[in-house]
Amino acid sequence: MEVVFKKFDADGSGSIELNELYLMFLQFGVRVKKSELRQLFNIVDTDHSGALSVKEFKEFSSNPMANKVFRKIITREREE
Ligand SMILES: [Ca+2]
Repeated sequence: MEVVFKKFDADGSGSIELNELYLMFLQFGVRVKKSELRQLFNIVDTDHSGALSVKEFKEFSSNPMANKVFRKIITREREE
């Protein structure tokens, strides 16, 4: 998971910003709506720092709310 994190921390800042998360979806071939991206980002950014730390990124997968929004994004993409 930390390898994945480093891959998407494009500027090497030690955290993932909103635009880096957007690029992450693009690399997986998912064009996410900005509103949904922001919604997901705000859920995962639990301390509201405006960036995702390694810890927050790891908790992403075990956060039911984040998973729900994530699935919604992925599912719609598949239906189109
Ligand atoms: Ca944060």
